[in-house]
Amino acid sequence: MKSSISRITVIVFTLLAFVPAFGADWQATVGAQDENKGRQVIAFLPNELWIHAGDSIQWTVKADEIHTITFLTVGQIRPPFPVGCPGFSFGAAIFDGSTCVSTPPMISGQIFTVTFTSTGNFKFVCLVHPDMTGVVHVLDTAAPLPHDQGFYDREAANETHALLADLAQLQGHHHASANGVVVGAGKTLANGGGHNTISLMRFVQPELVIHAGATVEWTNQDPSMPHTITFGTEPGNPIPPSGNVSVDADGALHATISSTSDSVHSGFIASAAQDQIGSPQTPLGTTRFRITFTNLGVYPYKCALHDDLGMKGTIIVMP
Ligand SMILES: [Cu+2]
Repeated sequence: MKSSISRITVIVFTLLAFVPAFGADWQATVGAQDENKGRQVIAFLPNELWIHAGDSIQWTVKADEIHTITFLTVGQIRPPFPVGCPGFSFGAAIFDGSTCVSTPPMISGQIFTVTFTSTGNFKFVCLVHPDMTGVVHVLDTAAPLPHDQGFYDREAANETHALLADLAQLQGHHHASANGVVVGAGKTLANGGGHNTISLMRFVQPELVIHAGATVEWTNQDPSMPHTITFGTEPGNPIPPSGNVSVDADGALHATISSTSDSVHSGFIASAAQDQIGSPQTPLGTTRFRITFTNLGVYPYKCALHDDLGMKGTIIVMP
């Protein structure tokens, strides 16, 4: 009798040893947008959290611009977002710093949970957006934590409100010149956790009336968000320009449209990436695109990357 009780005791203690300690569950959000989706907050909200080893963070995506939640390993070469780590985790993952974890591109309503099993300070990024970063500080379970969930909820709400207000102001300040269209505008900001970006996903003068023979110039004023100017058929690969696009002496791209059935695609119009000490200087960005319209008509166009967010425009050519 005595021996069977002690055997049961051994079994119970053995089982307890293999059941992981239940950590706390934290909540955070990814991205934010206004009601018509034109103003996009490209940020983790909050982007800095202090938790205990064994805790989990559940992220909820709050925007229709795509984002990933990605923990690369220290020094890992940043992969393209369609590639992932390579590969993707779906729904939940465990991260201890030794193996990369990434979601596929996600949109509004999707969630992803990461459980952190080791102490350390871990950077996380969105593979789609270069200036969208954060950090999770994973402390020993005995260490005090500086903030509770209520603090992070308030921080996320306050930052979302402030960044959307900043975007509204940015939108108000951009006045297109005659025959000029601003192709999105934005700002990169920093805080203690990393970088945030705000991006206006709109052609600032979406309907422009010109005379036949005039040239329209589109300019991207966002620090890192690429856009396209696409008339007619959208190409399979949005990165290069269509074959009927040439390069002006000042580096701007240029095409001619003579019929409403013409297809012209700018390719990515984007600011250059930032230079970094120790790395080769980055090439100039292609920030300007021009089209000369030779004939009368109504010419609808869109950004092939962000038309689902409502990024569309029209050129009306009058005599
Ligand atoms: Cu766009």
